[in-house]
Amino acid sequence: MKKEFLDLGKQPIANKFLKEEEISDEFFFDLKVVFDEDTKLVSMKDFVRPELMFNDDYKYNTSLSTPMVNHFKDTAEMLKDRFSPAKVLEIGSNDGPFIKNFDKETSVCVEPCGNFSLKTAHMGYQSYTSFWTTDLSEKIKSHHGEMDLIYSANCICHIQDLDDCFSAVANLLSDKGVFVFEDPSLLMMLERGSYDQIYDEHAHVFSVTALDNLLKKNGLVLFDVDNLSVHGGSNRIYAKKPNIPSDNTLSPNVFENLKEEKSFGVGNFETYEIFAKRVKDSKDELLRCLGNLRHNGKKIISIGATSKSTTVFNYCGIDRSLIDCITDTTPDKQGLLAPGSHIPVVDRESVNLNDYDYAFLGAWNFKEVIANKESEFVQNGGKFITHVPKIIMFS
Ligand code: JHZ
Repeated sequence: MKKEFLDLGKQPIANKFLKEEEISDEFFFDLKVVFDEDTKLVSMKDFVRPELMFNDDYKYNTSLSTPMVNHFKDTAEMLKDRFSPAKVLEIGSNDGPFIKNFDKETSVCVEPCGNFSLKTAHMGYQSYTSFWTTDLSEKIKSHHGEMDLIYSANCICHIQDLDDCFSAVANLLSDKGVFVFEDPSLLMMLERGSYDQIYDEHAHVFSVTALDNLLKKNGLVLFDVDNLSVHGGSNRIYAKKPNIPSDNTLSPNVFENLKEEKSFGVGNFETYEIFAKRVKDSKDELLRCLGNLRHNGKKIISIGATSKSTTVFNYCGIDRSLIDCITDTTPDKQGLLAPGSHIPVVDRESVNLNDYDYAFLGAWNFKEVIANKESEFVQNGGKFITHVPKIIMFS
């Protein structure tokens, strides 16, 4: 019942920044996207082997993003106030910006990237360098007992086998425990045309509709949803065990989200065909825009070497002939080449933005933050380019 609607071409590992000498061995895969008529889940057609993406060389370092660090602090405080969990587990803890707000003695981290699980271990948290599986949930249960809060941000959508993922959560959750996770929203992606939410790591892009179906199937019930602005529009999902009397009654937010998704057509294949046409048009227009600027002798830089920009550059065939370099604040990405496009990634401090006429926003989700930081570029006549929700140049 899975129907293909989008082909984003040959793509590399989105966070595998590389050296010049690694180019000849670079791994590429076919990025095709399918809609499951039964569960309404949107997923990649063929998944990439997890070890190729999530390993000790993983470059996305959450703590280097101040807006995300603040987001996780606020989220932790809210969850403490609302649920008062005695024991907490985080799946995909990265370098710890969420878990650091909880007691070391009563919190456990799970993270497959050894470079990051080592960091939370050094911070004093019990850290498992592992993918999230039923076997691991059994192991954690026998060592630490059941958990009152299982939290995960931008990680559940990375997990290819969702049945195993959710049943592993149900296995470890205490009777009155809550499972809270946030990931990019499918509705937001469809509304904004942000096809770059799809890359190797994002095995799925979640609608509330699909999650409602999948959680139920695996012994959990959805009881609340928060719509968030982070990462270009995300949903925070709250789930619990069924038939357990608790204070967590069904929120009207669940019905509202399901209703909104239904009226947008999230459950209909035609919606995805329309989206695919919009993606193709976006590519044509972006290439036309950058090509014209280059033809007129303009210099273009990109800001934010994001996973999202890996999809855009490789799908559109954008390389050094159009964009000179990408600035990124992550030291581990600097001095390397962007996956597939091989555009050099440089430290923001090493370039004078005023040497460029246009700056493409690879990190369009931080548009306001970047525009504020780079006000001098605009004062000197520089313009930003974004492709979300459509190709526009602005200052
Ligand atoms: P950002 C990540 O995707 C990866 P990415 C991951 N797989 C995931 O699921 C999603 O998040 C949700 C830089 N930057 O957060 C820092 C600047 O250079 O949009 C980052 O490298 N200047 C876990 O990679 C990148 O941009 C700035 O002023 O698409 C932002 O990456 C700012 C604010 C950021 O996620």
